[in-house]
Amino acid sequence: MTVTADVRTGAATHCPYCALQCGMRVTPSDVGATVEARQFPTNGGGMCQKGWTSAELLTSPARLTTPLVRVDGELRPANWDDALGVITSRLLGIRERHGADAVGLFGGGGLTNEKCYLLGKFARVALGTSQIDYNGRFCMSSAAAANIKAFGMDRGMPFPVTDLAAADAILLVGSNPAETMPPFVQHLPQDGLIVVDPRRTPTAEQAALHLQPAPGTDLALALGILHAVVADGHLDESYVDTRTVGFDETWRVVARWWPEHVERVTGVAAADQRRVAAMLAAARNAYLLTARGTEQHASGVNTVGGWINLALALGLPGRHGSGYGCLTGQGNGQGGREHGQKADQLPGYRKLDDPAAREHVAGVWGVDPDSLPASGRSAYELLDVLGAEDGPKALLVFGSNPVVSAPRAGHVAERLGALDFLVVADVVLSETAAMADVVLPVTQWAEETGTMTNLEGRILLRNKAIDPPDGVRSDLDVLHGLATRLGQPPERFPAEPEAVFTELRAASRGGVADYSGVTYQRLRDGEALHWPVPEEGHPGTPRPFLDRFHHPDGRARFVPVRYHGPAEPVDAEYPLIATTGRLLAQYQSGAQTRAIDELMAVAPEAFVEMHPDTAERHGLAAGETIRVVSRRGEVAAPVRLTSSARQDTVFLPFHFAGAQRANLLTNPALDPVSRMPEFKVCAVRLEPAERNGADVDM
Ligand SMILES: Nc1nc2c(c(=O)[nH]1)N[C@H]1C(S)=C(S)[C@@H](COP(=O)(O)OP(=O)(O)OC[C@H]3O[C@@H](n4cnc5c(=O)[nH]c(N)nc54)[C@H](O)[C@@H]3O)O[C@H]1N2
Ligand SMILES: Nc1nc2c(c(=O)[nH]1)N[C@H]1C(S)=C(S)[C@@H](COP(=O)(O)OP(=O)(O)OC[C@H]3O[C@@H](n4cnc5c(=O)[nH]c(N)nc54)[C@H](O)[C@@H]3O)O[C@H]1N2
Ligand code: SF4
Ligand SMILES: [Mo]
Repeated sequence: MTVTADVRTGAATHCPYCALQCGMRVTPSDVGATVEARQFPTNGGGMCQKGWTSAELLTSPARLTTPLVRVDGELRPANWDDALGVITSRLLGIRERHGADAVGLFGGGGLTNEKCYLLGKFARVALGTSQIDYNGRFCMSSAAAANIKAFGMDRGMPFPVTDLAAADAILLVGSNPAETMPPFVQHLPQDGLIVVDPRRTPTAEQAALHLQPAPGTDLALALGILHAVVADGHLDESYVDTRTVGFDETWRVVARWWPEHVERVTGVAAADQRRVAAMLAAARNAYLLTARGTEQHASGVNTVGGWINLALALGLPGRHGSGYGCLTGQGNGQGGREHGQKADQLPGYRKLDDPAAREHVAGVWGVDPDSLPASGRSAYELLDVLGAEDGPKALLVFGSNPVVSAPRAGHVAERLGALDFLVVADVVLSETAAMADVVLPVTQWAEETGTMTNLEGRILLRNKAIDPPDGVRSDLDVLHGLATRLGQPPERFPAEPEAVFTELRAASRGGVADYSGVTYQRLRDGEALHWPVPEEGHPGTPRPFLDRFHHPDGRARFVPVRYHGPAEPVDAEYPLIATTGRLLAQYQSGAQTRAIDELMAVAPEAFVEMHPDTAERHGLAAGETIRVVSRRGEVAAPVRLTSSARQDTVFLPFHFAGAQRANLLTNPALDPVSRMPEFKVCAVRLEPAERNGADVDM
């Protein structure tokens, strides 16, 4: 059954889920496979419950093991040849009738680098469409854009996680690693942890200081703390003079945001803002880290920019033992946004509208640079026009479940329903797959080899540990099969991961995210390779900003940012803020983790978390099922009371399906630069379950 050399001890691989990519060992067993935690710097030998239970899905009855094709309205088992044949003829027909852009693709940040790369190439070369984007647009695109503005480059954490051990103080903003990356918490300081989160999360419980701003007001808070840094004499002037540009212009905006003013906007006491400034300034080593709570706003890029300005004023980025970092979320969140599944991108973090980049990549692909399409639409904008006059008529989805995870999910499901043709490749029948015309069953992490790039920008090798069940194929194999049927030479779309990686290396050579010096052999030898790795002898770049930032003059940019507040403020009709996020025992849309009994026992369904006084004002009791109503839809879920909640805010996890989808509520207002939606704030009202809402567009 096994193919690897170290049968007795199992194969060294990494967890299928989040960006921490905990090291694990997978061994074939009577029940399929067992997993053990393995020593790796990010996890220090630990794993969370999702990691421990991850092998269950390999043999779960929920697992897809045969292609399905819709016949007379019903998904029926089919063989691979027929399924791929149906896809090919439908895509060719749609392309002939409506043009190449009538076929769209939607990828995922959980896919290996090889898959992301081949998917982008498949779109541009085999289909000739510009219409490709992916779920990472919902995930870290705002921090990516802010990082590029400030530092000239997007390496989420430009230092190894273990560097955090040197910190006396860490400011953690909009991040709840105690639930979203439990083993990461070991890297945080015992004292000196400051958490900014509207909820008193398990992470906030561990903090020396917890600031609890109203959702969507972070940017004002960042301005207030920066004001305190300057006014109280904590500005690192020599750093600002020698390593940055743009402080004076930024200060002109910040000068108006004295802490008392910020207190009125955010609800965070002025004294606490000053305390944070003083704690960070007093620390010998300090870090500022952000995650989705900071980013998932229509002003996410500016909000992250506000926090980066604070880090620069304190002289943190690009110093050994200090820094700014953004915690990427998905398993390959970092690599997934580097190799071309993004609407505006070519491999190596190259831009599709850069003539030199087109020339280089087209050369590697053996095609004419002029044949490469232009940039396409961003994720939500793509989903929003499916089936419309000028939108795609067919969509191929690899590694995402937008029926549950996209904003304004009721509308997105409607758009998916308006397509002429939907194809989903998945390991389970996700809510999106259930709507498809063809479903392709693919291999899972332990059944295939491939590389991932973790939250530190370190490239990892996942080794195949067990054979897949009969009937499933890898995503690479699927793309190979489809490309060949679409008339491409077979060798242009290899199905072997290492062959794809060799091509990716060449395509990324000379790009910002240069992987050309990485080989499977180096990874097998256990080398810690953080990109850029421009040559085979190159040791990698764990800390790219120590000497200089990635702008031509080597300096970081202060970027003046203005506070506007949430896109949808509360009003008399919708008087409460709804915010959304994660639970330890569920992952993302829940497609994988809702199939695991042990996890369902812990987190079986959605809930609406609120302060007891909020519940009392509405005449609601704990456990009672209520309706949360927004301008876009409504959710039915039981009330959960938490006395640490803000009275103006309710929280819903987004992992659940059907009428419990938090995204039926969310506002698809997009950041103007990153095109990331405002998942973290929308205006809602609460109603008892029996009443009917009238003004919703489900
Ligand atoms: N268990 C579990 N772990 C996961 C995942 C999962 O689904 N489940 N997903 C993975 C992925 S893809 C990601 S992106 C990461 C996400 O990891 P995190 O960013 O840690 O997760 P979230 O729960 O989305 O958001 C973090 C916090 O932001 C807070 N928040 C809401 N609004 C605001 C605001 O306006 N300002 C601030 N400062 N905070 C706010 C929420 O209360 C929440 O506690 O987790 C990864 N790990
Ligand atoms: N309200 C709200 N909504 C959110 C968020 C939020 O905080 N609040 N967070 C957003 C964020 S940060 C993210 S990252 C998205 C994530 O949301 P989704 O994009 O829906 O992510 P997953 O649930 O991980 O979907 C991955 C799908 O791919 C399948 N899959 C797993 N591995 C593979 C593989 O190798 N190949 C193929 N073909 N399929 C595979 C899984 O079974 C699953 O169905 O959700 C976003 N939506
Ligand atoms: S923290 Fe993330 S990578 Fe580690 S076991 Fe949990 S889900 Fe897997
Ligand atoms: Mo994410």
